[in-house]
Amino acid sequence: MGRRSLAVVPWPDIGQWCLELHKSDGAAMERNMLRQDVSRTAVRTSADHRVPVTDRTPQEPPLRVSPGAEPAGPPDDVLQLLTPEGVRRSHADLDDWVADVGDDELAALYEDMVVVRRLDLEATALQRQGELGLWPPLLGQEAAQVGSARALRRDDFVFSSYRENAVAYCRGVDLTDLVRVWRGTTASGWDPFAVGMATPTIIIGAQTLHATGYAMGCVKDGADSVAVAYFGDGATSEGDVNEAMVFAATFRAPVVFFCQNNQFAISEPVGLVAVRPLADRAPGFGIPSLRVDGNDVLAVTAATRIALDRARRGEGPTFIEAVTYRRGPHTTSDDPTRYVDPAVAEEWCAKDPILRVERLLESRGRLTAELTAAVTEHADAAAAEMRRGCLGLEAPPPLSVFDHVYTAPTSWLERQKSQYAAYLAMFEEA
Ligand SMILES: Cc1ncc(C[n+]2csc(CCOP(=O)(O)OP(=O)(O)O)c2C)c(N)n1
Repeated sequence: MGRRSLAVVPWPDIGQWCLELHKSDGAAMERNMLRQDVSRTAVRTSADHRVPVTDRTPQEPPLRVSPGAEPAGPPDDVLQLLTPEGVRRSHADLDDWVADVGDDELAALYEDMVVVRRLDLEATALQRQGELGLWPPLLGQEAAQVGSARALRRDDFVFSSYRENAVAYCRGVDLTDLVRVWRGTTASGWDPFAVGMATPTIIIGAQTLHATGYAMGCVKDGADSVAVAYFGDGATSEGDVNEAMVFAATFRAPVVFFCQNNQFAISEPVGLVAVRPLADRAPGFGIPSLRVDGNDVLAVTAATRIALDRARRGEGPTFIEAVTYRRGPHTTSDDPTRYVDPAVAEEWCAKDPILRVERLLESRGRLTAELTAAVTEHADAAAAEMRRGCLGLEAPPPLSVFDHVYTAPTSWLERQKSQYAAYLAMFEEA
């Protein structure tokens, strides 16, 4: 794949600047990126396209507050290669980045997405059957997760939140390990170093700091590995995420900020916290951003490759906003019917990430009976393996919950432990 430099160019419609690819003028881009004078100029700076902040303010769109505020079609600023109808669109700046994704590779991405959807549904069923305490479904976000995760190298490192189970699958996390924590049999799911992915962070946004720190370490090690932080739209309002972006920008850390804008932070619609696209925020930190159709596995792959390539070449962080939709509840404890507009949900069903790849494969004569049978068989086998593994997990001794709170026990903890032991003993006596 040819290497291309990047520059900031105007973002149509909203007068902002989005990151695009340019075959030349990498040095100018670098100057623009590094010498931003935010006191005088717009957040997305380009030597040719400077707009005083005061000029832009009156054009700000009104606060978007309706749930799932994204319109039915892709907004003009959302990069797309594959339409919901399964039509492959050409994009001069993206096509090269997925030139190696032929029909076989597309079928492999399709298989991944079908398998992770099946795993996700199986885990949801396990929770409903009382076998898991909780599960955070990813239904609808398969393309965002598979497309980005499959773009990574083995030596890259992922820092995620709780919903990135498709990313974990792509990293090679054992299927039983996916559900271990949610069954409550362990405090931590897997060995991060075996798969290049830290165990999920429940503290919203905190993993972005871990990713940035790790990326700074990669530079010190002289490695060209990249750290990828996955987080949601709600997380962008957390201080941690903003602090991570400050550090990443100033230290030019090789980190990709991958934001899955699934339209909701639990029940709060993204419009409540974002008066502009989330991707607009990053340039204010000196980080170029891409806004991509998160239900388009090809566009997500291209965007992630662009970001990874920048990071490996020492150009620092990139922010990707993958515009998608959470089709299920926030977790199995949530009831989205209380806040989701069914009409909007219906619109997003039509933009299903798997269906559009199916349609493309079909139009190319590749959606054969053999392929669908093999994919279904794989998905069912994976689900059965995860279920078997889940049911085979043994509950640890109750008092082991105190084991790893601190490296060495404290008197305070010992006291709690003995109180809990006395409490448990009451049941034995009874
Ligand atoms: C620091 C912190 N504050 C609040 C919470 C409670 N909480 C759990 S999930 C969530 C919403 C996160 O939404 P988003 O970042 O959009 O990710 P999504 O769940 O949609 O994937 C919140 C506020 C938390 N876990 N951590």
